[in-house]
Amino acid sequence: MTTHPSKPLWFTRGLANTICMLAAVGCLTAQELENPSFEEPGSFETQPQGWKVFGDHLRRETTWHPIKSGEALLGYGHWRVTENVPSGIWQQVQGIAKGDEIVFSISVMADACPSDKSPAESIELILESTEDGRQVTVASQKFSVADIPPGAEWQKISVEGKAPTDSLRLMILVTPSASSDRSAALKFDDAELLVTKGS
Ligand SMILES: [Ca+2]
Repeated sequence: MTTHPSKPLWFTRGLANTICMLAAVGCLTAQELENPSFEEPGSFETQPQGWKVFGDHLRRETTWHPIKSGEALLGYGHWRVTENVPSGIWQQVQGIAKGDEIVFSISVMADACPSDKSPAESIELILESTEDGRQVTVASQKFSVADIPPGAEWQKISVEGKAPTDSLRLMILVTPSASSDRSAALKFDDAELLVTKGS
């Protein structure tokens, strides 16, 4: 371990004080999401409890492999999609306060796409809040599926933002290829929410 004998004591104390001050203002916590690993089925097997799903072929799957953890994942059957319409899934999060710093992430795996077929277009992670009764986008991060290395490696993708009100909705939006030669599934598992409490 490298030591820094020339470093003045005030520096060390100052750093410690800064950390304490940060701790007093904001505390990073892993917020509990409902069913983050998609293990629990909802009203039917392919619908994960705690999440709202819209669009086609975004489902809780227990027979797809590899699964990152547990015995279920969220699968996007891109090859089954017949219309150029996005699919999505969202969860309303409890316990968020205005000013909280949010990091929402999830692991994704893209199947290899045959050269004569088209992979899905994009995955977008979105933070939404309710303002004056309307859903507004707080932050979003879009990932091109073509940029995700295909194969058996899980990639963690994330979006960051600050909650403008006490409400927070996390959303994953998947857009299929515009052409009809769609192929290659997407897998999602282990959603995660980190919250740094504001003042
Ligand atoms: Ca899982």
